[in-house]
Amino acid sequence: MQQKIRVLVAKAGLDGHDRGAKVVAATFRDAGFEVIYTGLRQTPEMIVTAALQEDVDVIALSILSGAHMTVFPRLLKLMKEQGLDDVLLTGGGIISDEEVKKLMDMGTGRLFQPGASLHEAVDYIRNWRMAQRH
Ligand code: B12
Repeated sequence: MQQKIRVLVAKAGLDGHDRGAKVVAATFRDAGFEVIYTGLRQTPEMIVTAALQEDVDVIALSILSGAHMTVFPRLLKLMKEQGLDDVLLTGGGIISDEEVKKLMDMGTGRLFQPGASLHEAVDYIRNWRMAQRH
């Protein structure tokens, strides 16, 4: 049997907007992913440690606080330091088109903005995983 895709849904810093993260977690679970939710107020260090301990394929950060230009680069740096080169960092939230582009250029995966189709996010993760295998 094919192994389930393991996803860590994460919230960072003082961002208390957890509605989106919960919707994302539920959608991913319904799609058959193994989902671990960090809960609120995690540091990037805590998120990367959880990703290591839980041996996830994907870190999915939901961020609506405006701190995305700090948190995503920090996660990328820590992931690199911890050797999580084969882990996808994706996410979404209140992020402008320009910033989405900048962050993706830095090395994040696709980032999803308000109104984004979560089925598209599910397909994106499945396709990424398939491509990983080849
Ligand atoms: C509801 C809400 C709140 C609620 C939060 C309730 C909760 N438990 O979540 C309450 C009232 C508590 C709140 C408080 C605050 N809020 Co507020 N809030 C909103 C609001 C109106 C809707 C957010 C929401 O729940 N949307 C519904 C969910 C389902 O959508 P979503 O999270 O965006 O997720 C979608 C996509 O973004 C994407 N997505 C998101 N994450 C991820 C992750 C992955 C992996 C993927 C694939 C996709 C994805 O997919 C989802 C589905 O399409 C937004 C404005 C808006 N229209 O977005 C402001 C907004 C986010 N809030 C804002 C602010 C400023 C605040 C406060 C600071 C206000 C204050 N001065 O007190 C506080 C902060 C509290 C805190 N500790 O964080 C600002 C943020 C500004 C910024 N980032 O630049 C916004 C944008 C309002 C505005 N226009 O100014 N808020």
